Amino acid sequence: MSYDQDNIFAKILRGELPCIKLYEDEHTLSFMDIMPQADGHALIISKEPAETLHDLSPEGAAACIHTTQKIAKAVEAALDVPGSLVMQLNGKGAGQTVPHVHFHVVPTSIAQLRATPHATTPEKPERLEEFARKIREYL
Ligand code: DGP
Repeated sequence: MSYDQDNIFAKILRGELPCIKLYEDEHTLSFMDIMPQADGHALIISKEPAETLHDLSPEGAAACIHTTQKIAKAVEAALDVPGSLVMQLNGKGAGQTVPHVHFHVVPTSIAQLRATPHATTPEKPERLEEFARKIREYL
C-alpha cells in the first residue's frame, strides 16, 4: 500500500502538528502518546516514510530499536517501574491506527494493558508534559 503523506505522524515530522518531544536524532523522533495506555506512554517513530515495520530499511529498523532501548530505559527510570512493554502494530488488521511505523513504550504490565483501551482517551497536555519532563531527566 502507498504511504499516506498526510497521516498525523508525517505532519508531526514536518512540524505541521505539535508534539511533546522527548528525543530526536537523524533517523528517529520520540514523543508522548496523547492517548496513553499508562502514565509515561511514549512513542518512537522513524523519519522514513514507512507505514509498517516491513516497509522500513534495515538501517531505519535498527535506528528505531536503538532509540526504543534508550526511551524504554528512561521511561522505566522516570516512572520508577520494574518493567515496560514495547509494542508495535503492523496494519489495520493488528489495530494500527496511525499509518506511519512507530514503537510504543508503555510502562505497565500486559494484564493492565489489556484492561486499558488502545488509542481512545486523550490525556491533558499538562499531565503529558509533567511525565515528559521526568523522562527527559533520564535521557
Ligand atoms: P497505533 O494504533 O499503534 O497506530 O498507535 C497510534 C498511537 O498514537 C495511539 O496510541 C494514539 C497516538 N496518537 C494518535 N494521534 C496522536 C497525535 O496526534 N499525537 C500523539 N502524540 N499521539 C497520537
